[in-house]
Amino acid sequence: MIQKKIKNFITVALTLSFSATVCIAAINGNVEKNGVSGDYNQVIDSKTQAPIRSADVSLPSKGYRTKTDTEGRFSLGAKIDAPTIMSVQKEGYKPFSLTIDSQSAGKPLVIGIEKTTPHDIIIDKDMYHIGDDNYSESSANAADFRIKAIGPFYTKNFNIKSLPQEGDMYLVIGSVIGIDTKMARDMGQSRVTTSYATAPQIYFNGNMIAELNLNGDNQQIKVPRSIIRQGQNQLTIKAGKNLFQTAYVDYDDIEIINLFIESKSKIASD
Ligand SMILES: [Ca+2]
Repeated sequence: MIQKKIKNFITVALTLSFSATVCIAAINGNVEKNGVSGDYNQVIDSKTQAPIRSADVSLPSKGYRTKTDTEGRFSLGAKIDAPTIMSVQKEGYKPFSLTIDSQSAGKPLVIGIEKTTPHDIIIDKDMYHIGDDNYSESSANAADFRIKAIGPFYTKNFNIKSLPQEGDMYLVIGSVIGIDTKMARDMGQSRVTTSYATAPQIYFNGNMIAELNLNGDNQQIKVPRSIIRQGQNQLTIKAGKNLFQTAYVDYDDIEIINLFIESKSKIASD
């Protein structure tokens, strides 16, 4: 049997430019087209390549949810017409998400997910819509806003039982869509031409650690060790504001999923 494989990595991250404070790392998931075994999507272990059964695959904004079969295969039973966040969750693995569009959803997706390590701190695996539910149809990914807004900010208290002895700590944001900053507009991520918004701001224990200027997957933000506590910590994400609406405050509506903390030594060993 001739097995011909065309393999290419999703270049979502590569098409984004780096903002001053946010480093966008290469994405774990890769797209693989298998011309022999047929066209199907699959979830595998990124290290062993073994298929992962009973993983939860969902498109939260479309209310679509399925599980992988014994061969790790799944299908997306929803029409993808605009960038949409896909989530993959499996006990013992890091929560994974990927922004897919009609083009990437049209090809078989092979998603490699990684086992969690003792130092991974998962803050939240759910999807949130931050903003006020008032947005332009031409906003970056406005078509996907099906989840009701939680308000202009997200905040969560979480516990860190033991801090790693050394290494840099990074807050990882699995996926974010809907950011309508000038940079996002200039990069072609937003079709809003008449206005733009300030960037959403990320606060860790009350300190602003980053502004998110671009949409994308797997954005990593360094968290200074000096502001991380053993015990209770707090993460807050504030929506940006439309700079061209003066009659009232119009928050820039975004959707965000998968918030966790990794240590640099772990990233380097991958
Ligand atoms: Ca708004």
